[in-house]
Amino acid sequence: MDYTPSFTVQIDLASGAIPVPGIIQRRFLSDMPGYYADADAENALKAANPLIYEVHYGWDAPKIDGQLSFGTTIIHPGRVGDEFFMTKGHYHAKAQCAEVYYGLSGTGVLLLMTPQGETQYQEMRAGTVAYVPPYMAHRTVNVGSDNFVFLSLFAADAGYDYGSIEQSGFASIVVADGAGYRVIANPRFNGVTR
Ligand code: S6P
Ligand code: ZN
Repeated sequence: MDYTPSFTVQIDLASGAIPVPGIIQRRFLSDMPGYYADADAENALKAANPLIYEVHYGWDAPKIDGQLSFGTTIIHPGRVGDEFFMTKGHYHAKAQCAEVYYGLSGTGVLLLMTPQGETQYQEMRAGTVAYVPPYMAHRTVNVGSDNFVFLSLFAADAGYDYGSIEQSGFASIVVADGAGYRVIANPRFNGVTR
């Protein structure tokens, strides 16, 4: 039996950084064409191409049954038009795999959607544990003026289905409302998603 050695990593709670030679994924606006509802606002930001979010994985987990992956997601503050910076969002390729999110700093909204396009949302801040149920697409949104940082913990072989959300969009979007936010129907949502 090849046992995985135990280990710890130290997460900087404010920045979300994991100071190990881990895997970091960065998503710029150019990595998310057509994801935001306001195409003119997206065009206006094209040249600046802001960094929207980063994922810092805690380790390179073997993608096999039984192993767990974890990492921090850092969503920078900002908007495309009225719509707050957000992750791409995905179903798990093994759609039955649930996931846990744990808020570390800042304020965010977790959007959840069934394949029939029914959405729910949960507000997250430092200390919030949010459960992402099986079969639900999930996307996170930074609704504050600082970085929104959370830890995610999930089956290492859950996988990612980005294509469904890329095509359909999310049925709900999160937009600015004065100093706060509101969750509204997405005018670009195009039906059943998976
Ligand atoms: C993985 C988990 C998170 C996201 C991350 C970025 O199952 O849900 O680690 O990968 O928050 O979001 P996305 O939609 O770009 O993968
Ligand atoms: Zn996930």
